[in-house]
Amino acid sequence: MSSTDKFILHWLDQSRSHRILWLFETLGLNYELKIYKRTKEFRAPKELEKVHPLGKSPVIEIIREGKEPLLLAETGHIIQYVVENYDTTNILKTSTPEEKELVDYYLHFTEASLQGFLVALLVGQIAQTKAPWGTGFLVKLVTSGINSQYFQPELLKSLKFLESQLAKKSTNQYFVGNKLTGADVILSFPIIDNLFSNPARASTLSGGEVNLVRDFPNLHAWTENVLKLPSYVKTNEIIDKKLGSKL
Ligand SMILES: N[C@@H](CCC(=O)N[C@@H](CS)C(=O)NCC(=O)O)C(=O)O
Repeated sequence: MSSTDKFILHWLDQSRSHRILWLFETLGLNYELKIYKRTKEFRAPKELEKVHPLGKSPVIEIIREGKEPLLLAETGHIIQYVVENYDTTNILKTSTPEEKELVDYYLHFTEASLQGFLVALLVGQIAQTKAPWGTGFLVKLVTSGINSQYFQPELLKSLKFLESQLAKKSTNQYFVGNKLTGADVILSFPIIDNLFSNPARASTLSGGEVNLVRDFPNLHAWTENVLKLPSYVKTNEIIDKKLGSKL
């Protein structure tokens, strides 16, 4: 790690990569942003496969003097590596081993548990709109059955769990300790981008009975706090300016 290292972020619209842009902004890193637009099928464009074989975003490259560039994928892994190696002034680093362990837990929980239920529900929604002529009713019946049996209760269980984690803290502004950490960064995509930014969709995804603001007041307070953070505001402004539209 050196202060001359440079970063390239391969950023895909409406994706998990937005939080890596927020990470870079928060840490004040020297980065180049490469923007990719989704196809009409809402997939990543093929060019991303030239960067990493899985063709997903986020992917980052770290350009280091005298060494091969380092290619990193997986949001949790990227956050962990970048904070460990480049957060030299402890902006996101925790102050105790217990807090560090909790951040690591959230880095895994978010992608390994929570995001899977959300992706399944979002894909189910898309499936209903893409059903071949005459099969819409059947597709809706099948996806709704699977959702209500499995994905919706699991999503709600995860949200209740996160709500209770915040409720038992002295501050509901951050998930770990009393400051911003990688836990807040990774959770921003499922909680803010997928859910709180679109309450109507969130209600449909969770089976129609959920009112996020009413049922999850601590997650709501946390969301409001993140939305006001200067680094988060700046991150959205950067993209608005580049794309000429809101995400
Ligand atoms: N677990 C990975 C997931 C990466 C991922 O699935 N990214 C999505 C965007 S949210 C993607 O690139 N989708 C485009 C596609 O699969 O075509 C991570 O956390 O980085």
